[in-house]
Amino acid sequence: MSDTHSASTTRTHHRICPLCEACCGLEIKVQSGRVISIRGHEADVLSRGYICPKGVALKDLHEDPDRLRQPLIKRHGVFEPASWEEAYAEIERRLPAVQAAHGAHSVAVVAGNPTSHKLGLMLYYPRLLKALGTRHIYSAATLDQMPRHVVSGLLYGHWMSVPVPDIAHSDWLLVLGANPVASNGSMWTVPDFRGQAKAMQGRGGKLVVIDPRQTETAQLADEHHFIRPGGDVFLLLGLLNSLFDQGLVQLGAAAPWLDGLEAVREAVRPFTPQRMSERCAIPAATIERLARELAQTPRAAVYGRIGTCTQAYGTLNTWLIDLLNLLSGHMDQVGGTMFPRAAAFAANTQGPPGQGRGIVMGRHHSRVSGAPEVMGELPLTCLAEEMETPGEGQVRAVITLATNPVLSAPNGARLAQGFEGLDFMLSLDIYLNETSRHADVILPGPSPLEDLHYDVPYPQMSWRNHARYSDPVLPRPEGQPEEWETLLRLAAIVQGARGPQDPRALDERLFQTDLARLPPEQAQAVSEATAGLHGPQRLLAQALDQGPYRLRFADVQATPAGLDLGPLQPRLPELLRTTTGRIDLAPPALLKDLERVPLNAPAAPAALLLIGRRDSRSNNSWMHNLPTLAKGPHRCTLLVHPEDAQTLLLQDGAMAWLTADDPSADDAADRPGLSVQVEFSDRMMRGVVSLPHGWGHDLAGARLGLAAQRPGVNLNALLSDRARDPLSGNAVLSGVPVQLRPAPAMAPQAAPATQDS
Ligand SMILES: Nc1nc2c(c(=O)[nH]1)N[C@H]1C(S)=C(S)[C@@H](COP(=O)(O)OP(=O)(O)OC[C@H]3O[C@@H](n4cnc5c(=O)[nH]c(N)nc54)[C@H](O)[C@@H]3O)O[C@H]1N2
Ligand SMILES: Nc1nc2c(c(=O)[nH]1)N[C@H]1C(S)=C(S)[C@@H](COP(=O)(O)OP(=O)(O)OC[C@H]3O[C@@H](n4cnc5c(=O)[nH]c(N)nc54)[C@H](O)[C@@H]3O)O[C@H]1N2
Ligand code: SF4
Ligand SMILES: [Mo]
Repeated sequence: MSDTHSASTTRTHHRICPLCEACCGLEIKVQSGRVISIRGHEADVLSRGYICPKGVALKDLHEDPDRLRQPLIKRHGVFEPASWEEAYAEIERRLPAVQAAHGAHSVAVVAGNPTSHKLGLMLYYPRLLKALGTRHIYSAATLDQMPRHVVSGLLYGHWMSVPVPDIAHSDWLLVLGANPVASNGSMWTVPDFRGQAKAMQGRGGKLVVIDPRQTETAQLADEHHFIRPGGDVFLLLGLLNSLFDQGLVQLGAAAPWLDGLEAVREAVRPFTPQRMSERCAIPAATIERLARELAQTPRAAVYGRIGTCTQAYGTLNTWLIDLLNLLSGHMDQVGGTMFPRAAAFAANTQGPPGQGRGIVMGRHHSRVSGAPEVMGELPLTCLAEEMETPGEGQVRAVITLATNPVLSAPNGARLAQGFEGLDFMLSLDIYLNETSRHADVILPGPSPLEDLHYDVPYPQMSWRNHARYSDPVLPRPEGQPEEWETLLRLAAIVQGARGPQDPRALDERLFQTDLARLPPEQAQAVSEATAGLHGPQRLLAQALDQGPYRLRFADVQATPAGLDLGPLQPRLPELLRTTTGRIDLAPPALLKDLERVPLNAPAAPAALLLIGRRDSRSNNSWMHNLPTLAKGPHRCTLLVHPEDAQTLLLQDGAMAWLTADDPSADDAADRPGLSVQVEFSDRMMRGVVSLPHGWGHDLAGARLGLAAQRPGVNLNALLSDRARDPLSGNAVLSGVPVQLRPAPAMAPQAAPATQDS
């Protein structure tokens, strides 16, 4: 260490970054209670020293003067700082009354992306849901990856059985609709994707990227093909058809457990590469060649992500991607696509191996649109209408949990209006932002550096098996509860408790109740494994003890660089939790959904199509207030191909007026348009423009001083909340038809007020 003379005051901590799915191990140096440096932890078994600029910005986040450190209560329209007990008293006064008057289903809960990165939120959020007993459960999953969960459920029997490329051993990787160089991977925990891809190329492997933009990942690739946004279903059907047509189908080691091959063959028969080519804008010969390369490379994998999920055919795309892996003999094979074996919390390591209860969808439906429940949730794009539409089950109160849907969900203005009309709104959030400004009470969590950490979902999708835990780096300020404590207090309030409660006692009661349900021998084992612990640590110790490696929490805690549990290993059939113990390649629901795909090619769309984009210095809607990330060129620009720009009479750097091209939609008036800054980019596909989401920090009432200086515009102010993938309920966020014209000297009448309600 370089700081020998100050070693007495400099402490080095190892901490998992809680900001994105790469889950990098960080090395954080602290001197006299202040962070003095953050860098990648070289010895970390998962990330091996990798870090991105956001990890470094944890210091800024910790020190951000706008980050809330105290509850806020809105009185007469103005937020006032309050003590925790005052905040709970206000919630006691207002939240139970809503359920008493209008029933359990009158309260909605919306959970956001950071929930999945926080052990306390992840493990205790279900306690709040149980106490509430509401069907109005929403999350960012239906803006993101619900198709992935549905397909995992239907094929392998559990929502979280997600196959990931075994990149450490692959020689050929096809990536569709993902940009892991910027996003650092999703539904696939793969810190330093660039390094892994380069290593693959170094051993003669090949990376192929399919994306309407020549992204940072595409620039790294050996081959990149533009695809017409929304065209993946045609490409994937063409690839599958070609596998059959060229006699390339091989089932590999998964063969003994596969059903439905003939049904798939029949279903994809009409979708020849020749027919599909025009609709995805990829030549038939290329489709046929890619099918051959996939089938003929012994170690090959296909990976698709948000670009393939946030489409009207999101679930079909995800199914077809899995079929490509399965029918080219690469599923569950070293160097192919494999199922991680997580040390804790993975349902596919629990219970009898090889068979299970499968999944059920549609146990109830949303009141207004009739959208089916999936994984216990309703589509987030249904929330606005559920707040607006009177009747039994109308949403009258909302609890948001680490989410900012006014910016992150389609038609944010409609949501904002809905929030304003509620009887009560509570936000658990660390900022007063575009969404929490509508709340009556805001309860802040601690800074990430004051929080312990263990990733619940991500080891279930990691490139290598491992177990890592981090203790808090800094002490919590006096009075600041952990978020699991807050959730237990809220659950108790909903269940009728009044006045101060001890969260530890509440936790103890719940834990003992759960323990009593276990067989005596197991209960005894759990008691021993968790002795002396409480809260999330205790649940983690239990899960590690009951997990496939039977790990002791103390051992994991004592190894901040992580326990390396080895490379991915084949897991069929042990992994399966389907009722049959087999994989149905052609589940009826998916065959039925395939009927939506028109066989005859429509003419290429006349309209311009809008897609999103991610930048390594941004994270969805909420890190634009941090100085190290905010500096540099403005990132909220509309990328336009120079030739399209010429046709449209647009200048580089000038402002343009962007509108949705769905004039017949009855909600079009809600989404008048955006004044965007044009940036020329010859990396765009012709006819496609790109705008990032998560911007638009100029809404009145938010407290994000730095972000407001360069607010950008809210892409989701333009998108309709009517467009969904019917099976999964996932929102359509990509490939949306738009119109673009030079901004008039005077902005149109509606222009300045586009985003607010
Ligand atoms: N058009 C378009 N829209 C998109 C996407 C897209 O690609 N295009 N992507 C979608 C995707 S993939 C996702 S996941 C969603 C994300 O959308 P959301 O789930 O709404 O998540 P964020 O925008 O990241 O907002 C996170 C919120 O959590 C708060 N927060 C941060 N840390 C903590 C914490 O420790 N505790 C608490 N209580 N609060 C915290 C932040 O202040 C912020 O308000 O956006 C979606 N929206
Ligand atoms: N820096 C940063 N990292 C992040 C986030 C962030 O906001 N910033 N968000 C995090 C979250 S919540 C998530 S879910 C992940 C997402 O991680 P990724 O899935 O890698 O997300 P994107 O970078 O948006 O990549 C999606 C790609 O799909 C392309 N695309 C758009 N439409 C289509 C289409 O119709 N077909 C095809 N084939 N491609 C299309 C886009 O051009 C884009 O390159 O990133 C996470 N990591
Ligand atoms: S890639 Fe960046 S934001 Fe994501 S976990 Fe690693 S350091 Fe954190
Ligand atoms: Mo996401």
